[in-house]
Amino acid sequence: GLLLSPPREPPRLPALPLIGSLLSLRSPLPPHRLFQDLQRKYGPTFSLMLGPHRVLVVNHHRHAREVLLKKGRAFAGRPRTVTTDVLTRDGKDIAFGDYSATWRFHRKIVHGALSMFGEGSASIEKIICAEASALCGVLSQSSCLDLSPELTRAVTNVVCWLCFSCSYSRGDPEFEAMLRYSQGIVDTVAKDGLVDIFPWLQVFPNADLRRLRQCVSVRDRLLQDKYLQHQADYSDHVQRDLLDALLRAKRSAENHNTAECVDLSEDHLLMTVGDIFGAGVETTTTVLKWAVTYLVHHPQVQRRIQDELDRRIGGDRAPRLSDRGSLPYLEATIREVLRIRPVAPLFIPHVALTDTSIGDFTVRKGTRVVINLWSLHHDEEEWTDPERFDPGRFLNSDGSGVTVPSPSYLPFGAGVRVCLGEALAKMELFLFLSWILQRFHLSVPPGHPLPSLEGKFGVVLQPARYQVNATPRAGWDHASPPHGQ
Ligand code: HEM
Ligand code: PLO
Repeated sequence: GLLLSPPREPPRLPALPLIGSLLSLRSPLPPHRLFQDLQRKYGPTFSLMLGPHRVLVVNHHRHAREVLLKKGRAFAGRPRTVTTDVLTRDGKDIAFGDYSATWRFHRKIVHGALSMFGEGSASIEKIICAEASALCGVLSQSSCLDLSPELTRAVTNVVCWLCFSCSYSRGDPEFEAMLRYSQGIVDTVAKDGLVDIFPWLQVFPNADLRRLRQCVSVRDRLLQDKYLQHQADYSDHVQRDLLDALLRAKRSAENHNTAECVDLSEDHLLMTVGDIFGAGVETTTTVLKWAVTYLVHHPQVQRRIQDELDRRIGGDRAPRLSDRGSLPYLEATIREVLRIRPVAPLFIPHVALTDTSIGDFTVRKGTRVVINLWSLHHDEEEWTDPERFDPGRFLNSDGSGVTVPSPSYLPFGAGVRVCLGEALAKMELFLFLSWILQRFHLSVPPGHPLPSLEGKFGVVLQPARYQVNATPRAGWDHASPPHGQ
């Protein structure tokens, strides 16, 4: 209304000295589900203490948008935590690095380098299609398999081309090592900031920290190798990939002495590519796995996508980026997958850089803010029957195009910390899924149960592994189109 309410403290979970609100947080539920439930008692925005840290949990889109967009700069900080410090050499990366001139500079370079391959660019489309084609080749050779490593390799190769101008073939030992260390990192990182101290994940399990350190050292060796190779081959005249773009920025800053307030150390550069490589692999792969999971649960959705593919593209050629506008049902399905199983259900925590407010609530400098995307995407006021998988939510009234039916939809975040890979991820999701579904029908092998929709909570929300049958559709019993490309 018109009345201005005086600023006040947000509702607060009971807290004890040292352990904070731990006793109120004992639950078998993963944190995003527990926070969603706690709304019923405390309202959509509440605070709690994690040990010494004040944490504000935001479960409604109005406050989420205020944090991310309206007051984006005030909430652009990131907390330092034990595990992310191990991963990023004390926050020398973009995703876990605090707001600073150095951070802004690195984000800008990466943004520029990624849009160089951006939408409409022929090269990224070619890279993704080549990987999609190879992936479909593998699918056509084995009737029943765990798709996870195949999808991971396809996605890894795309981001590998972008970052390092290289790729992996099947069974490559470097790729196998990458799979292992990356899973190790996903299982252990970012747990201390929020979830390490949750009782069901135990207090600071040292075995986890050891595993994290070990995985990070394997990753760092890989990054260092690529760095040294690129440094040796570097030329001012050719920019092959993201690492070249970063090297060029470093050199030019050194030559022009513009680097007073910006740190372009080797550490920063390595951690920045490490972020893009890591985010590039784990996020898109996870969404593809969730898409396959929901498609085997909902054969009628699969059928409808395939009808659309048959009508709009047919069997004589492969899908292209320019087909995106004419495949609204596939687009809607991708949006629904990103809604129902958000990759990062709690984002990465933000930090208030100044004394500020959210709605009527006062927020002190240093407060950690957790945006619960799970709550936004499962808000019953915004989505009827939120756990029902229904791509139709994202279609306009005559089904000819896609919409966003609610402001409570932020799969990539928004504002100062918005995802850097959104455009790339959307291209990959569209091309990989359209290539696969044009050629194959996906189902669980006879006698196997449908895969779980539960998900394993970590820095990304991952589906369980399971076997899939990829049956060639009529006319697609060979890897290539029936009538040539
Ligand atoms: C950050 C989602 C793919 C790079 C984020 C955030 C979300 C997100 C929710 C956090 C926003 C926040 O903390 O406010 C997704 C989803 C993806 C995806 C759903 C796939 C469908 C990618 C890809 C890349 C990438 C492919 C790399 C090329 C990043 C980076 C950040 C980020 C670097 C940190 C930005 C910052 O802190 O300033 N993403 N992402 N993401 N994403 Fe993505
Ligand atoms: C994934 C495991 C890699 O080995 C390292 C890595 C780097 C960047 C992280 C990513 C991991 C997980 C997903 C993250 C991404 C930065 C942005 C992205 C957290 C840990 C999201 C979804 O926010």
